[in-house]
Amino acid sequence: DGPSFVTQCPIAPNHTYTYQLALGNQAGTFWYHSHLSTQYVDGIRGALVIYDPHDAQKHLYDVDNDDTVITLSDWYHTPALISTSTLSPVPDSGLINSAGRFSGGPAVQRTRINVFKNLRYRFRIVSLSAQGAFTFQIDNHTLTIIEDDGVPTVPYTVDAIQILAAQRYSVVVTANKPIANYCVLFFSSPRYMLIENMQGSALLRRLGVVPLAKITPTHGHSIVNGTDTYAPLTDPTPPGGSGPADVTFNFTFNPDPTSINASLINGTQYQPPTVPTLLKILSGASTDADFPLHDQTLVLPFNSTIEVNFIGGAGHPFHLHGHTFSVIQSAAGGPPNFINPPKRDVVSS
Ligand SMILES: [Cu+2]
Repeated sequence: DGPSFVTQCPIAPNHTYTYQLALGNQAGTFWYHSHLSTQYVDGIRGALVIYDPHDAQKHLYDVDNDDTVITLSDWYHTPALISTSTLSPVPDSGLINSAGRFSGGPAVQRTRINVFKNLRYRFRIVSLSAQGAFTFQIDNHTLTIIEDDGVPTVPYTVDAIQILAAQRYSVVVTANKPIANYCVLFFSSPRYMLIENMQGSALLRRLGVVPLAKITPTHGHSIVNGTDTYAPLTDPTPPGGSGPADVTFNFTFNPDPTSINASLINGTQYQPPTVPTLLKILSGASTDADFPLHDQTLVLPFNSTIEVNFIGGAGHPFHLHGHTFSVIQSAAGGPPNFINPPKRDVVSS
């Protein structure tokens, strides 16, 4: 875990750094990426899966290997940092496992995922995207969620998944439909739609580009972040139960009126510190006042329950490194769930 200027300085050009991670009992679907500026958008990103030989859900699937990891990413044809001269530039194309097409572009080989009839596949879907939310679906197949962001869940079956930047899902898909090609696709808008093939064990090739108009997004139950409640498999109760948290933060998000490329949290724009935050702490910093305002550093008491409220929303994913949280209430309505809310590390704010 190394956000640049927080845990350490970034890796200098022509140098290397070896991360050593103590995994403990951790398992599940994660990803790695550069955390400096827009670097990851240009390719320094990939899936990172920790397999568990004693997975409590092993009986739910037959296949779980390199071929069942599905990465979704957006892709700019000019370096992303240059693209950011406009606000939220629309990506040029989208990729599934690093392959994709764009209108007017070459007919590159789409990613193919071969499945054999009647086997159950654990697909690990990882959004490596820079922007926005995608809807992911496999034509004519349901998706049974068994993991979100490294947290095993009680199985929950949907037709499509809304997946935000940095989110991960494991879904079980049973190849129980007639032998054929099925489209695996994700999309965020009609302008930005892509199609991939999922092939049956007997190859019935679908030649050429499938016209976009022929692809109908699933109208069945599509999971929506925050409003769907599927329970964690173990320890479903949120920290602190229904009691008050030890510390509560209210975060508001606003665009910076002085810059089209900046946003503010509680009225302040984050700026990377010149001395890494962790180094400052190791050197004795221990309260909020030890950090400049634009560091956005909040010192928390150890072993305490923290409540974070997003006021007004940012329409943007919010994530924590190294911690999961319970999503007890959504702005979309409904009472708080203090019994078995979803637990994950990325949520829509
Ligand atoms: Cu991060």
